[in-house]
Amino acid sequence: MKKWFWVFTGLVVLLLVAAQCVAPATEAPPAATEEVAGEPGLAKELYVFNWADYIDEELLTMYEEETGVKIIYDTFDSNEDLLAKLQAGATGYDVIFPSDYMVAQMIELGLLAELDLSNIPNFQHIADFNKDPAYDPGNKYSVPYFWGTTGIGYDANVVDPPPDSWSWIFDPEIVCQYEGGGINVLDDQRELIGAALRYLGYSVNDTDEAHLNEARDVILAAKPCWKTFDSSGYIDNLMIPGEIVLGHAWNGDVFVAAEENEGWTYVMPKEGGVVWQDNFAIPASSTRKATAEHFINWMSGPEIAAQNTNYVWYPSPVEAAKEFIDPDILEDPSIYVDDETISQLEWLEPLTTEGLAIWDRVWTEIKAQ
Ligand code: N2P
Repeated sequence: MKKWFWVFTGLVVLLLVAAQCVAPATEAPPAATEEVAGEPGLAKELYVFNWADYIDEELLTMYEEETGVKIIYDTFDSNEDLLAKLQAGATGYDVIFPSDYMVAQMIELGLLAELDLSNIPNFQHIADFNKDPAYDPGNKYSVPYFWGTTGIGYDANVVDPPPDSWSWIFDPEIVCQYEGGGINVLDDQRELIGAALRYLGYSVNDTDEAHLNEARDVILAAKPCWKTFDSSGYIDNLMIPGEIVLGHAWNGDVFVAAEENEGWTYVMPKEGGVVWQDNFAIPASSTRKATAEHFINWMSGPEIAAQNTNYVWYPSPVEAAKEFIDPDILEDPSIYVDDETISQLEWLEPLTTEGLAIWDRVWTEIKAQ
C-alpha cells in the first residue's frame, strides 16, 4: 500500500513539473515602448488627444487593424485646456492637435518634440498654403491636420433674415429674440473674446486693456440671453431641432449639422473672423515618438486624409487628397475658402505675457458672471 502511495505521489509531482514547462510564463505588464509583433518598431499603444468631433473614428480602427497598435483616444475642449493638461504633468499623450498660435506657445515652452520629417514622407503632399507656417517655420514641430474659419452658424428655417454680422451674437436686441431656442457660443477664450473684438472693430490679437474691457462688456450684455457656452458637445445640440438655432461656430461643425437638418448654414460676418490651422504634434514627454510619427504619416496619406475630410467637413491641407474628396465639400466656398476671403480674416497670434494676463482676467470675469 505504502509503495503504491509513493509511486502515485511521484507521478503527480512529475506531471506538475512537466506542466510547468509547457505552460506560458505569466506576462509582465508591457513597458511603454514595447513593440508590437506585426510592425517592427511600433509601440503596442498610442495615446491620441484631439478636439471633440474632429476625426472619422473608423480611421482609428483601420489603423489598429493594419498595425496592431492599440489607440487610446481622448478629447479636449480648447487649446488652453490642452495646454493646462500638459503643464499639469499629463505625460501620457503621444499625438496632440494644437492650433497655430498654441504650437508657437508650446514650442516656446519646450513642450513639443522635434519631428523627423523623413519619417513622415506624406508631408510631401501638404499644400504650399498650409506648410512652413509663421507659427512653426520649416514645420519642425507640427504637421497640418485641418484648417478652417470661425464665424456664425444658423438654422435658416428659424433665423430670418440671414445673419450677416457679429451683432447676431452680441447685440442684446437681436440675441434676446432667440433666448429660448437658442444661441450657443464657443467656450473658447481666444475665439469668443476675439469675435467680440472684431465686432468692435479691433484686431482679434488686441492686448489694449481698454479694448479688452469693452469686449468683456459686450459679452456680458449678451450673455444672459445665450443658452449655452459649448465647444465640444454643441454639434449634437445643433442636430436637435429647436435646441440651438444660432451660434458662434467652427465652419465644418455647421456642415456636419446640416447633414441632419439642411437648414444649417454657415456665414462669415461682414466684420470678419478667424482663420486657423490645427496640427499634429508630439509632446516632448512622449515615449512612443516613432509610432506617433508613423500614425501622423498614415493619417496624412491622400486617401485617408480625404476620408477624414469627407466625415468632418473641414478642408484638408493634403493637396493630393483633393481627388478623393466629395465635390460638394471641395466646391463649397465656405469650406475651401478663397484667397480674397482669407485676406479679410485674421490668424490668432501668441500673446505677450502681459497681454495674456489681461485676457485671462477678462475671461475670468466673463465666466464668473
Ligand atoms: C471641431 C473642432 C475644430 C477645432 N469640432 C477648431 N480649431
